[in-house]
Amino acid sequence: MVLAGCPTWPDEFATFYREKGCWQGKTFGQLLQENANKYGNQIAMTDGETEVSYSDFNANVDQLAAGLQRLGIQKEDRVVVQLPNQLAFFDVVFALFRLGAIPVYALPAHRYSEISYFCEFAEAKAYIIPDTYGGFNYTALANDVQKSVNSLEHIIVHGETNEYTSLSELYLQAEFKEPEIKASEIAFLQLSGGSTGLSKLIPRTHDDYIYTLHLSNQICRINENSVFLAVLPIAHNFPMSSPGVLGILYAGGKVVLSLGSSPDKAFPLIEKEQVNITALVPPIALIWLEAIKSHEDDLTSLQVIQVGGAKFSAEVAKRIQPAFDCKLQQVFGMAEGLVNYTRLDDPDEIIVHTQGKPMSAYDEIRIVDEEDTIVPIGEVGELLTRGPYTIRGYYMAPVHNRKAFTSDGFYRTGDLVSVNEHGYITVEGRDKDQINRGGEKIAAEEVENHLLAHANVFDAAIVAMPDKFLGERTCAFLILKSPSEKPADFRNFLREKGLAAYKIPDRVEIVEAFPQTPFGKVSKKTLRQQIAQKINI
Ligand code: OOB
Repeated sequence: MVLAGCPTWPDEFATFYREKGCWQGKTFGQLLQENANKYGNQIAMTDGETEVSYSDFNANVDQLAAGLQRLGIQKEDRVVVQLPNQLAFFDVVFALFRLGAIPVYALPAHRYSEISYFCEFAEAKAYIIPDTYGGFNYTALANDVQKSVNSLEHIIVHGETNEYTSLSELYLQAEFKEPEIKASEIAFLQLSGGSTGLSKLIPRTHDDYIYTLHLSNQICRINENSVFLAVLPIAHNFPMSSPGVLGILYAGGKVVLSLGSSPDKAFPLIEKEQVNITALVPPIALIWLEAIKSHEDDLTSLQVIQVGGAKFSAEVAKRIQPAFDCKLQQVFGMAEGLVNYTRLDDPDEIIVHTQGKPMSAYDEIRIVDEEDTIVPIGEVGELLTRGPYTIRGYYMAPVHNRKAFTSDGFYRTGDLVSVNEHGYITVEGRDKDQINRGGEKIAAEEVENHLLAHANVFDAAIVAMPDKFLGERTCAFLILKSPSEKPADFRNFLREKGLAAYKIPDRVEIVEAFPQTPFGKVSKKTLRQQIAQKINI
């Protein structure tokens, strides 16, 4: 039995993926136990100060599982986890895995609007936060969220707290009753970037996710000697599993956590911990390329820099290998499943100009036109995919699932791509109502709905505008009922509604009317052209 509301693979596919050895039948709880036996005193992770060995990590997880169980957290309970890149993140999620409880991975940037929705929609029993991080008081946020979400029984705080349960007090020297957990069950709920309204929740099984670690590690040549620096928020699928922190823990390597991506934080950690692989989004790669010209740290341990999450321009991609004297690997993936990598021994031409090819021989790819007809090789179309680690549907979203998946189970990525004769994919654009702001995804409709709640907004349309640094930023076009507010007022309005900062439009344009398509819909294409012309990029 899997968690109710989670579509999974039809039996014949599940049998096939098992026969082919994709799904190993192992859970995350078992994986950690095995690695504790195998790698014992080797260092599993560090934040640059505290080091935790594999056996201590395993023991901490058991203790925390005992405390969470005593609190009443049980199999299939959903727990929203909003921790930054801290060691406690792993104790929490692995303790939840051991109990068969389901972490829902929120990002540190999320605020009231997102968190209350995740807690409500997932009917979360607990919400786990840092006390403060990045100058933000998460306890105050939790306070507001708890008032509006009935299911929430526990707020658990990593750090100082008077009113809520302290995470550190949940580590108990006690046995806990380990429930039976099958590898085919849901391990956690990941967030989608979203294109229609609010983020959808993505159910991933132990089997399918551990398979992605296995493949990623082969492709990225991860082993016991690998040292991975996590600078992107580890709740995101890319630094979590491609191969990310979990790939490294799977292989017995060392994870180094950084609370930020800035060169003055990350570069000294690379030198100190002898980091050999890290994962960046394109804007951070740009910052690092600038910083490396004048830095003093020794970065010679770095062997691979991965860049993904948003289109990496070939012009910038070219500069990585010479500047850092290491390999560039492009990663084009999605929390729904499919991950593509350029291979480490691919020719430079491929590494710089493509976003790689699928990691599994069992990934199925279709490139289709608007009628779902397959286009000839090399032509641009929408990427559809199906495979052993691509979900068959979002959590509790039957209506949306009928649109987001074909009747034979292919996920409609909304990405416009071309594929060459060797299977390498180039991302050419997007056919989904989403803005990709340097790797952070914004569903236009979600922000539009918030703006429509403003008493003076008659209509709202959010589009991407080109940006040299982030690739894209957001522009909100508004038609007002009466011309009273200034653009900045609407940004404040959204902030007050508790929307994550990265979703607040970078620019607001007040207009009389929207351009229309021949069918009478708002022409976002024309709006995108208008704003691009106006800002002259
Ligand atoms: C990763 O996952 P998500 O779920 O935040 O976003 C997925 C979407 C893709 O559908 C595509 O639109 C875009 O992000 N994207 C890229 C890209 N990588 C992701 N667009 C162009 N070039 C790339 N290299 O972003 C994600 C998950 C796992 C690994 C890597 C990235």
